Parts: sequence; C-alpha cells; structure tokens
Amino acid sequence: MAYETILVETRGNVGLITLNRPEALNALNNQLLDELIEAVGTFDADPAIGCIVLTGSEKAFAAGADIKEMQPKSYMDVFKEDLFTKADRIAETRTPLIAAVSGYALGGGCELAMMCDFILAGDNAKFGQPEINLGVMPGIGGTQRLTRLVGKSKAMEMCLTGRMMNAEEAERAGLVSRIVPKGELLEEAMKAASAIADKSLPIAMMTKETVNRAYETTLSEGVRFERRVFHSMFATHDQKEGMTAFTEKREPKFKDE
Ligand code: CO8
Repeated sequence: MAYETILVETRGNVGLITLNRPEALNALNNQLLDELIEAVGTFDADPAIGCIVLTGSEKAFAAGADIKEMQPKSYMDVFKEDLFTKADRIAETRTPLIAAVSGYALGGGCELAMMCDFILAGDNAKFGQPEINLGVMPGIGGTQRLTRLVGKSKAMEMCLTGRMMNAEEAERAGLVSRIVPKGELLEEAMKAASAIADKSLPIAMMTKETVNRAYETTLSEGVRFERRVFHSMFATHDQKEGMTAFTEKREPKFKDE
C-alpha cells in the first residue's frame, strides 16, 4: 500500500511509523487512521520486527481527531460508521509499540499515544484532552485510559477543563515513562526499541499481554494470569537459552521460539 499521510520505514528489527500531515498538525482523519492501522498491522504480522515506534513531527505528535472532517457529521453518520472503533486495533497490537511524543498530543493524539505500550516524551511535549472545548468529550478511549494512567482527579480535571499538561507534569503523573531532550527523542526511542527488539519476541509479547491484564482485571486474577504465563515460558527455547547464557556468562541467542 502506498501511504500518503504516514512515513513507514524499517531500521534493523524496528518498524518506524511517522505521522505526516504537517498541514493539519497530524490530525487523525479517516485516511491517516486507515493507513496507520494498515502499517501497524503489517509490522505486527512481520516476525522480523521486534518493536514498533510511532512518532510525529517536532511540533505535533497529533493535534487530535480531524475536527474539520468530524464537524458536519450527524449522530446517524457517526453511529453507522462506528466512528473511531477501528482505532482499537492499535491497542490490540501484539508487538511492543512505543509512542515518541514531541509537541502536541491532544485529544485523539493523546489517546493514540496512550494506546501504545509506553510514551517517551520530548521536553516540549504537551498532552491534553481538549474535546470539551468543542462540545464533545474524548471518544477514542481517553476518559478510560487517562483515568487509569494518572488517576481520577487529574483525569477529571484534564477532561473537564481541557487544559494541557507539559512533559514534567505528565512524567510526574505517570503518563510518560521518561522525558528526553526533544532533539534526542527519536534516537532515544530507537535505542529503547532496539533493546526490546533484541529480546525474544514471543516472550516480549507475553510480557506485554500480562502487564496489560493489570488494566482489565482484579489483582488476584492478574497475579494468577501472570503465574500461568510465567510457567508456560518454561516450554520455550528462549527460556532455556536465556538462563543457559547467563550461567555460561555469554550473551543469549534468542530464536523467537
Ligand atoms: N483537526 C483538524 N485540523 C487541525 C487540528 C485538528 N484536530 N488541529 C490543528 N489543525 C489545523 C489547523 O486548523 C490549521 O490549519 P489551517 O492552517 O488550514 O487553518 C493547522 O492545523 C495548524 O494549526 P494552528 O494554526 O491552529 O496551529 P497553532 O500552533 O496556532 O495551534 C493547536 C496549535 C493549539 C494544537 C491548535 O491547532 C488546536 O487547538 N488544535 C485542535 C486541538 C483539539 O481540539 N484536539 C481535539 C480534537 S477532537 C478529538 O481528538 C477527539 C474527538 C473524539 C470524538 C469521538 C466521537 C466518537
């Protein structure tokens, strides 16, 4: 598929997707969302790709869903097309997915970043759910994911006032894993992605799935799930190799099996 709103490249065993609608600060229109879902799905299905990085421009990761595209729609339009439900596929990706956020991550842009496994922020990053200013509310998971990530009080304030958080506040609140100078954001994201991609892919996928259970279940069920998956890892080649390499004081050679 030839993409018009995103740039897609492979760097070693890492897939890099750059949102590329500079004229609209990477606003998520239908075409961009379709292309992004296709590109993420293609990397996810590629066993040679061990991690995916999603980024935007220095000014904007994404300034939200495309307001101009949404503005004329009726209730029946958005109900019938089930607006934004397809974006859930990003959150269903099995390959680890890192959001590298520089500049604005607003509305659907913040929601897209939160669908990734973790967010690395440039020191110029700004996060917000400003939908209330448009007479709507977050509609791509923001009321739920932001609340789970930063707690009710801050999520409620963000969604009700529409104010933006800077990178420091986002890090303090647990929304982002860490902040790096904006000029080093992509390099740092690629470094983290390469480190992940060099691990065993099935073990990384199982780890991701297990951490994500923490958002879906009770503590005791989550711990039980963890134990079952942990035990199952002893059926893999890569567990044997990883532990053998440690005892032999050498680097492991994972085979993704
Ligand atoms: N949609 C469409 N176009 C946009 C968007 C957007 N979200 N954001 C920016 N643009 C466009 C601008 O219209 C402008 O285009 P033009 O030059 O043709 O006028 C261009 O991008 C550059 O933007 P600005 O001139 O505004 O740039 P500034 O640097 O002055 O301001 C801001 C940057 C502060 C980011 C500003 O652009 C802004 O406030 N953008 C909108 C942010 C926003 O409200 N996002 C939330 C959108 S709604 C949403 O994401 C979820 C809705 C979920 C509904 C679910 C229903 C089921």
